[in-house]
Amino acid sequence: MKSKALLIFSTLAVATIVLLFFGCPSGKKSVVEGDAAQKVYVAPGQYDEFYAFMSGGFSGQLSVYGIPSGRCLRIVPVFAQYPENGYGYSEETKAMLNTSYGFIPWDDSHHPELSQTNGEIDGRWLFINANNVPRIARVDLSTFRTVEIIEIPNSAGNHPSAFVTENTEYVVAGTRFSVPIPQEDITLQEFKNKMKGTISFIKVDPQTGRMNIEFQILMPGFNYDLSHPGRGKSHGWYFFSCYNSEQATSMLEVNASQNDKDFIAAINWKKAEEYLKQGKYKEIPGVHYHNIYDEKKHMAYSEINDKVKVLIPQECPGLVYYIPTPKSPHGCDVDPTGEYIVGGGKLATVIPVYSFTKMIKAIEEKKFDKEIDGIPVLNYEAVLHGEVQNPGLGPLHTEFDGKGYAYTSCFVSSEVTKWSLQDCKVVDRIPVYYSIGHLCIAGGDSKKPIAKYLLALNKITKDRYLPTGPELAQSCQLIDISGEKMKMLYDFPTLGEPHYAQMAPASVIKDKQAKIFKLEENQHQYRTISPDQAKVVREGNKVHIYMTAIRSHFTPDNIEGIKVGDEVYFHVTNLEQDWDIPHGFAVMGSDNAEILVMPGETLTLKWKPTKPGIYPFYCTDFCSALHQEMQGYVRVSPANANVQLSWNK
Ligand code: RUQ
Ligand code: CUA
Repeated sequence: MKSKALLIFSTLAVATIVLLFFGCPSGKKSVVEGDAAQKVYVAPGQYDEFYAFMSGGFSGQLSVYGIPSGRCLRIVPVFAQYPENGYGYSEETKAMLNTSYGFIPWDDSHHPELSQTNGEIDGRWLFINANNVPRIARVDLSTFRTVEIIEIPNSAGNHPSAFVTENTEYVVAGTRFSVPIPQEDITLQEFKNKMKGTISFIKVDPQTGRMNIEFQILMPGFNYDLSHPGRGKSHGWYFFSCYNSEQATSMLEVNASQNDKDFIAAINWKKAEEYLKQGKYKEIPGVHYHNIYDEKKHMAYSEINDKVKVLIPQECPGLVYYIPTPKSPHGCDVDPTGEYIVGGGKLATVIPVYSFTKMIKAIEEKKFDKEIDGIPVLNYEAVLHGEVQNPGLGPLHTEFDGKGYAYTSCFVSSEVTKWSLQDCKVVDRIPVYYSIGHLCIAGGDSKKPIAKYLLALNKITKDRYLPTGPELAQSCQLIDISGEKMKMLYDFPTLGEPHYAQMAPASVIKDKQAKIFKLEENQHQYRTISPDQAKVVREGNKVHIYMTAIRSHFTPDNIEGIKVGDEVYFHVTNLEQDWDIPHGFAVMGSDNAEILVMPGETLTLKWKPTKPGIYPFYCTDFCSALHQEMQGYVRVSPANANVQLSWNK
């Protein structure tokens, strides 16, 4: 116990020294070469070569950048309300944030993952996980909008998510914080014996992208941390790292670091499909919300499901194996050929690299050391391809260039290490500023990496940018990996905390963009497709305003007969059919965000006026020379007033 603690403290001490060394302003040197500026410069009016999608971390959003310029192109709201366009505030989008715990306006999103076909990025969808209230979202890359969110039941802390198999057959989820399954009120003493984890396979419809929880696997109660699919020869398998095989429930920083090795769980999902067909599953309770945005009705709705199918490893031989992995592994990555599985043992001194071929052989020859809850533990040496010696301190994540090299982020020593998959020899390393988490190469977790740029996603920036009070920016560094040696090109700050990112060539996404929503296809219940159909309808204390917006006028723009205590719904249809002409809508005193309505779309702002008076409303997006004239007035009378409803056209 003491020596373990000592080891951790000494690791921390080294970390501090390294940070101090790299972190002090006087040690800050320019590591770029003369042609770096040219390599990142994208002239005005020119497009970037790549899209980069970065998770917002604790902002719950997704941000989109152009690479190599580092220009931020868009924030896509996913798991959090976003006042800039009314996501999660408008009547149409509120349902996206429904969960079995109620309406949740925030989450923590770590891993964006682009859909793949034949192991290559296909530019159709992006999946991203929510950690805190376990969920997976799907973003449509023709609209850059969140169109679906599914909740994952029987899980807590959905961290090893949302990675996909090579034809996007499945997107996966897993339990980071093991909990009792089903949940129950027990003492934390009893809890130790009742910790369980689940790994979930969520089927994705190949045409529509719709998600559905196909099955869960009930796992020992460890902390499942990251995952990647097999590909090529290992297609049909999925690998999940886990730590805390000690099942500690307190002081994990010491108590979960006792064992020399934790595990990577290897799951044969093709086998799971066979067991499902044979009916070898149990149905267990698992209430979960499934929120879907209907693009024709311009409306999100929630479905509630209450059961899931679960497979139990004891009853399904050959479904799961554990590969011993030093020491509290974090990352779990698979190379483009599918042969090598790389563990990121954050407290380990080496990077273990496993061979898929050896794993299959070890399974055939039953080279098992023991069993945990019916799961055979494979012999470490029998599965090992090699260990990368002296990779750097705190190795976390690995991506690949498709030319036989792997790049591993080292958090503690703040560097990226390049090493050869063939012989596990380090061939290059580059310092990053500071404390790198994930890294990203375009297609770096697919069959077809593009070995041009590497993004280093750094947690701490200290002295890198102009200071902004106690809270400083997170940072991305752009590294050229086209040559033998890595070259630092550029730094740019990012929004939220980017954990993982995905990069794709612009060519697979840019030509698929929806420019407008067709007005004639608008099936919103409260649409108004021409100004002469605008109207105001009272139903008890609810008032529905059917309103149109077109440069530079709202119809109606004068409304009387609203009373204190009414619930007023402004259903605004944007009649424009031109690209890039949104109209915004806001009304004074509304306890809501604005709505930003795209061409051909209808959005609804709910308003409960509390005081009599004349209330202006206006367009918030500078849409035309007469944008400032795009405004109107609502008269609000006392609750008992006798003012007739009237409006102009
Ligand atoms: S994490 S910095 Cu993917 Cu949440 Cu490793
Ligand atoms: Cu419409 Cu400004």
